[in-house]
Amino acid sequence: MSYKDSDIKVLKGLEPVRKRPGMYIGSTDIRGLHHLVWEIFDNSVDEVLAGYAKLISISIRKDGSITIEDDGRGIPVGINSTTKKSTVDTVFTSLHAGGKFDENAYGVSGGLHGVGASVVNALSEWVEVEVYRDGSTYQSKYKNGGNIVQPLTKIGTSLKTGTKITFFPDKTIFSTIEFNKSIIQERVKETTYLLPNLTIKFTDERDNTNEIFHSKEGLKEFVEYINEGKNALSSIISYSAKIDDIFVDVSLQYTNTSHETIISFANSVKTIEGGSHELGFKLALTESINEYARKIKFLKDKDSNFDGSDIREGLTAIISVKIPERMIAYEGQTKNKLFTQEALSATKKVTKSKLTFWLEENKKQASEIIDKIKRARDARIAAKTVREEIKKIKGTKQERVLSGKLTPCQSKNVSESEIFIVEGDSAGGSAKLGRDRKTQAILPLKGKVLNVEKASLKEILSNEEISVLISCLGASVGSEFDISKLKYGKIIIMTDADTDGSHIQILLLTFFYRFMKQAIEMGKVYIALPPLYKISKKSSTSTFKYAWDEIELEEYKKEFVSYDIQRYKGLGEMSAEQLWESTMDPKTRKLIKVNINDLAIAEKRVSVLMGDDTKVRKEWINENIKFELEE
Ligand code: 0RA
Repeated sequence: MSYKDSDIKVLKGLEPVRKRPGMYIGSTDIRGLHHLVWEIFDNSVDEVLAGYAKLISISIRKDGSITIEDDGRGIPVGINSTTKKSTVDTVFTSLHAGGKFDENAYGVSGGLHGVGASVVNALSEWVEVEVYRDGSTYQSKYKNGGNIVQPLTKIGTSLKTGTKITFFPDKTIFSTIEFNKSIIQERVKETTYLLPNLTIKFTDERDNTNEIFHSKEGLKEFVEYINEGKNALSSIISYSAKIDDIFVDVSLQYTNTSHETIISFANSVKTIEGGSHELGFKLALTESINEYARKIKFLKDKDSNFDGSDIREGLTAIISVKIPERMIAYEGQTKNKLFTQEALSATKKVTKSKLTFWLEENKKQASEIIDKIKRARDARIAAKTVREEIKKIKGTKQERVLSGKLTPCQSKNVSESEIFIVEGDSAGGSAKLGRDRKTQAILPLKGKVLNVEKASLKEILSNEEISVLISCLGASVGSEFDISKLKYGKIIIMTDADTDGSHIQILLLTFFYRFMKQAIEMGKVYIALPPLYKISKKSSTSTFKYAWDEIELEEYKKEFVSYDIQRYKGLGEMSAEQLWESTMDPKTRKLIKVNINDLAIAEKRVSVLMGDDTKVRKEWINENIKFELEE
């Protein structure tokens, strides 16, 4: 939002928002719920970008509401000439109450937000606003989707300036109205990396916790955070410059992984599909590396240049540009892809000169990077050969390999069919006997699957377990993965509930994340949860229950009075019938749907999980893995 009292343009009631919330906030699930928070938060961030605010406080209240307060100028409190209401009331109760933008302001909104406050009001049970301005405190209150209960009123004096907004989301609109601590923490952390002048206080009154987020070193710390637990191949390279009114800010580091992580922002809003700034960066990176490799005669005259994709293997880079409103342009409808041409040339120019200089100054690191790039190129060429081999032997050797491994299901209907990837041959045996043969296919995996994070592409694709898995799923892999060819509606990982089991889960998840990411994004990947106990009533052989944790077990103990308990140490200890009724039967089983919303978070997850630092990994699993239980 960026306007004066007189600037408000198009006015409309809030009914359309309540009728079709999805059109305004994407969805009415947990994502949509947090979208409300970001609408308000982004307005405060705008005040930070404009140079007026440096503290934002977010508090989840005990009663389930949330407060976002900033120390900016405060929303203007004068009367709007069109609505004859105060600007605050206008902003909160009329749709599209956006305004003109200050030509040289680096606003978050890029002309896109501004509808935020009224949308939040429309989708809330109640909203309360306080504005501190001109020595006074003003307050307004709204109820049931934006009805004014108390128009903006001066309620006292104030020594500070700023805006404080509290809202309680409407439970008739959202499937959940419970704010999620870690979703908010991740976004807040990211914002402080982008804006080193900003401090964010985060309070959760529900569990009495309090955190302060602030980043002195900005993007450099962002890269450190993402690469935590990975082995670094280079130091962190950071640079920033202002060219033609565009601020470019970049931090990058090479790691010894095989994955590329580039995260970009335009005016502090994440550009998920990249665009001009990312392109400028990539072009400059490719040019600098190739020119340097030729200069040191690593590439001979007859050699062709390295591909950009080889150059970016193992690279983590954060690119943040600040562009004046008048230059902002996006490609397509979604505003996820920056189109500003000046951002391309600015980013390219700074990157080229900084990297060329850095490579010259850091010859040892440069040669390690170039060695890695060469290995990446060799692996890519090898993988291509392997894929072509897999295609060639279709129908002959591959079928023989498969027939010994996969127990297929009868149904060819993708939506009802499931494949269970089962740890070990003995559990595989029970699963084969116990399954519903119409819809459930079984693929037992022997021993530990390869660590895909550490292994080269070639090693991965030529690993027998993995290549059998790829063949069974039928949708190829990597850049050729085609989700429409997937043979199963659900891919279910079924392992023991112990350390080895969780290791195998992580390895498989990493594999899917790296090579079949869309399968995870589309919610096709699941983890089966076997029970830990079977508890049987002493007097009756046919009365028993499965328990998934101690709490459940205690409950059944009370119920049965005298009982026998069997503790399952692994799937192998269950009979085929027990495995079916406790873990495989769609009517009674517990499945966890693996879901990844955010590249930065996912990247961090996978890297920490697969990195060398087992302590960080354990801590991280305990704190962060959040998979949702399937209904
Ligand atoms: C437009 C103009 C001015 C402040 C704001 C918007 C503003 C909006 C929000 C929303 C949350 N926090 C906010 N802080 C400020 C200031 C106009 C002026 O003082 O000249």
